[in-house]
Amino acid sequence: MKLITAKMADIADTLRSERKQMAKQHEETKVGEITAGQVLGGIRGVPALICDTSTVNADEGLRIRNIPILELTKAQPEDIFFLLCTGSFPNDSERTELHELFTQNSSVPYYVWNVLEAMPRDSHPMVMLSTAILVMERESRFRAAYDTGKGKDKLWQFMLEDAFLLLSRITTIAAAIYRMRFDKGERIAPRTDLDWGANFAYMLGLPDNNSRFTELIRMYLVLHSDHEGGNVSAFTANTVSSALSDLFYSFSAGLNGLAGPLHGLANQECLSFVLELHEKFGGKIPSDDELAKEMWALLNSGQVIPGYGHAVLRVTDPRFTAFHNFGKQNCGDDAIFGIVDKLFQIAPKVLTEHGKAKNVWPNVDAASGSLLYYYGMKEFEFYTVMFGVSRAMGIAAQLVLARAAGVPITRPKGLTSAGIKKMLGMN
Ligand code: CMX
Repeated sequence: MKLITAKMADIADTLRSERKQMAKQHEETKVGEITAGQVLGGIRGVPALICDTSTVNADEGLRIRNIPILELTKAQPEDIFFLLCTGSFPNDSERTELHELFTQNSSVPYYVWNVLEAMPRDSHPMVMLSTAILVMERESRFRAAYDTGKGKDKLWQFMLEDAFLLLSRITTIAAAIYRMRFDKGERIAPRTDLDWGANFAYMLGLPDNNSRFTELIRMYLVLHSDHEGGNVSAFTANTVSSALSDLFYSFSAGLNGLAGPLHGLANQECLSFVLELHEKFGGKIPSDDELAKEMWALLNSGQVIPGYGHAVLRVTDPRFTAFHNFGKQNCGDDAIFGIVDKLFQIAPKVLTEHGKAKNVWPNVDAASGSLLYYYGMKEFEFYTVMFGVSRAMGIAAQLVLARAAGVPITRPKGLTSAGIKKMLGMN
């Protein structure tokens, strides 16, 4: 871990001293104003935390370290983790070190399997993933370092160690959950000669004759790796970590937020909706009118159209574009992908007419599931786990940087309903 630690040591020094300086000199300088709408509306858009790994602009979407995500679709996930942490791509020796760090702990200790095997058969795969991560907390090097009184300024290094421990094991765990939960046979042991994405694809055990599934998995890991710090999973993980809880506590908490239908579970719900349409229309792609009618039925019953809308974005999510392009190149003749493609043509019009959603365009969850389905991963309850594995990179990088910067404990102010009514002159 020598090379990445050396690179991050300089970054940590700068982050910490700049944060201290800003906090001291600009304690009272205003960086924004908060409206009642924001207080009542999920703290939406309030500039309240620092996130250097990535940005999400309403009219463009995700940039990782200021690079538009569509320029990174062919990158290796390991390189993306390095980019998230340091702001630059690894050189050859750093890449060799990274490969070692991503593989050296990929065998998972037996107690984790025992816990997973003891869980009820119908546990959601996200519950299994979150539990497996949490149970490994006992191995946290960060907690061990804290317990032995390591100085606060050094703690980020142990957070980084935990990050590699988590990342090298999470693919083995997730693949095993897939095989265990959906009766796919024995667990497949990790290989050290494969890159992180290829190893994950290999351990899932799905057929991959032309390596297109492996290519999809690598791109999947990259596209879902990070989405700024304010989304539910990242914000939760940051909040938990701000109490100096280690990465296992923090990431497990973040995963529990990702499991919600308005966040990461939307990909599962989206495919479920598409499969219902597929069945209802006898395997054919419904006409524009038929599809619009189905969407209205969903909206009129008070449900949302999964995979559409976003709390920040106001354009088509570039991550959707990447998946959509991949689908057009590789699954163009598939009926399920055909419905996803058709939804893209119709859903924005229906949502515009419906008039509620501030963003009528697809987000990342609208297409990803149909591609996994095409390559044989039919168990869509597993899709949010795929999202969680990818998001481990962004969240781990954010938490290492937050520790490096010495970010203090999170503590926004709660208002009472009576208090805000008074402020609004409603009493
Ligand atoms: N279908 C129907 N109604 C929708 C909608 C959709 N896809 N998206 C938003 N709306 C509705 C909201 O439910 C809200 O209705 P109410 O006023 O009755 O509460 C109204 O439009 C305004 O919401 P908004 O400001 O546009 O959206 P929010 O920032 O509140 O919520 C999100 C954002 C993603 C939760 C919402 O668009 C949604 O529920 N989308 C479907 C689920 C989904 O795809 N989630 C995945 C997001 C990506 C991710 O995090 O993984």
